[in-house]
Amino acid sequence: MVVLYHPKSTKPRSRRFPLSVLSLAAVLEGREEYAIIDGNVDPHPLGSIEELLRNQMVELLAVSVMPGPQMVAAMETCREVRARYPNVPIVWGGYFPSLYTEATLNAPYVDFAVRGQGEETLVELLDASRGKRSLDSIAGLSYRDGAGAHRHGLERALKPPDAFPRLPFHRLNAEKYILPTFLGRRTAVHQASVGCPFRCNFCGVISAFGSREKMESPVRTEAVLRHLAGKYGVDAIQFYDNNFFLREDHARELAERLAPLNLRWWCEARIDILLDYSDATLEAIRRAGCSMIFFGAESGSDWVLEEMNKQLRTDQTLGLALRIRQFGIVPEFSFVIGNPREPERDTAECLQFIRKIKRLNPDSEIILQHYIPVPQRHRMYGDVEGRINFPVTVEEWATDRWLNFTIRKDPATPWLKPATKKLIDDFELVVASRWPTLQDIRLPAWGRRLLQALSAWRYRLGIYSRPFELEWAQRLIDLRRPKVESL
Ligand code: B12
Ligand code: SF4
Repeated sequence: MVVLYHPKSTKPRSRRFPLSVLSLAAVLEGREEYAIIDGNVDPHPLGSIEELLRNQMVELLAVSVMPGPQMVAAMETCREVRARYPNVPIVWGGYFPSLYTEATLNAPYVDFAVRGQGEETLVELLDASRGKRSLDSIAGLSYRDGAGAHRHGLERALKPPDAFPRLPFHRLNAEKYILPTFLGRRTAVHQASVGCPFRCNFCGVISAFGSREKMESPVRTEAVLRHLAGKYGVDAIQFYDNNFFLREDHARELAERLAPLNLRWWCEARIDILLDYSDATLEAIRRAGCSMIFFGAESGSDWVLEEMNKQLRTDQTLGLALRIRQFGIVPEFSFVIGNPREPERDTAECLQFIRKIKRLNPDSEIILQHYIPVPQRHRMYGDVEGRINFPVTVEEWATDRWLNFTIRKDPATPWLKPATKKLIDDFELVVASRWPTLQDIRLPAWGRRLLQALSAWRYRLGIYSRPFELEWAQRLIDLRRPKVESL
């Protein structure tokens, strides 16, 4: 038996289908005995894994690991499993081992690290463990050899979703995963493409999947969503694609196929790509149920965008903010602030730029993140970033200092002065209070009005510092929010 383990990564109300382990399950279904343990649902995943280890012949513990708190949960569980069941091989796959392969292999409780797309690598690893092939012949696999040296197989070529069987949703209790959001009462998730063909040099996706994107055929996307709607009553979808729209003809066909399903959906896309689409296509996308699109605007300065290799200009972001209004699609613009060379100038320009966006399209949602370099590609600013020594062990990645870095809460980068960080955080609070996000469905109407009233003068006058009253209001609202029962 193979145990597929998805460590806890989020709070119950944000829980979604764990697509990583479901994708692996899809290739095992009907061929191998397997069980899925999801820490987002199971309050005692270690106990459940141990029960399987005691009662079944477990050949492999396969763990999906995203950088951040999920990695900490993976570390804690695997350490215990290794101590109590030292003969059970453990493989980590997902973004953490893809980006931080050496740190992963330095952990004594991890035997194999899978980089990038995992379906075929997992099947081949099972073959190798049964003596049917050698480890060094497996693309996408890294491992420690008998002498403890790290070995890395070739890169695995990316395959499109249609190359693999559809996800076995029936192997999970779907009711735990289909939850209310601003999009609908019963929201599910789907990923209709893998990878991304761009090369923004702060982004982890290219390090994990290379600069390629493979799209699912619109026929299959329609079939999956029809199944989710028909069998599980799903009325809303969050698409997890890194880059949902690529070719206009594909987008048009997909929109036409999705429209009859009456779903409301959210996805991530590139500003320049959508800006090039015709009005008719944007209209079709809206008719198909698209309600909000997340865009990586990243910066309010062309010089920073150029350094990021974003292949985008700020006038395109402004153009899109204005144009998308007429189609009734809410744009969500994400910014990554804190250019290592000139963090103060970058921050000042970015805040001014966001104010411009809000003037053009007040409905725009704004997400601010502190810029962090991504290891393996962190040479973006040469010497400046060379001042960061990334952890070489899983344990160090699990410390508060590196967790705060990973989740971009407090990057503690040497170039970001505390005052600049504070300005970014205070501005974020003022903007989020002036225009509370549509996505917070538990924000009561009185709370929305309170935040708007308290923040209006600050935003108008551009006074962001010491927003104590907004912090107080946030705390008050949190205390009085309607509680969601434990799901
Ligand atoms: C959904 C999601 C989340 C959800 C997770 C919900 C859930 N189900 O648990 C939430 C909102 C919680 C989340 C949070 C975060 N996320 Co997130 N998230 C994603 C997102 C959008 C989709 C992931 C997904 O399900 N993909 C679909 C599956 C099929 O793909 P996959 O996970 O890559 O799995 C494949 C391979 O990786 C591999 N694989 C995966 N696991 C395993 C295991 C084994 C054993 C094997 C063999 C193979 C294997 O095989 C799979 C099939 O090919 C990705 C972006 C993306 N599109 O990938 C970002 C992404 C993974 N997240 C990211 C980040 C940074 C975070 C946060 C740190 C953000 C933050 N500021 O806090 C947090 C930390 C989470 C945590 N607690 O540790 C980054 C990671 C890269 C990086 N820069 O470090 C990404 C890539 C976003 C980005 N573009 O930067 N996230
Ligand atoms: S377009 Fe988005 S997903 Fe693609 S490389 Fe750039 S930041 Fe990453």
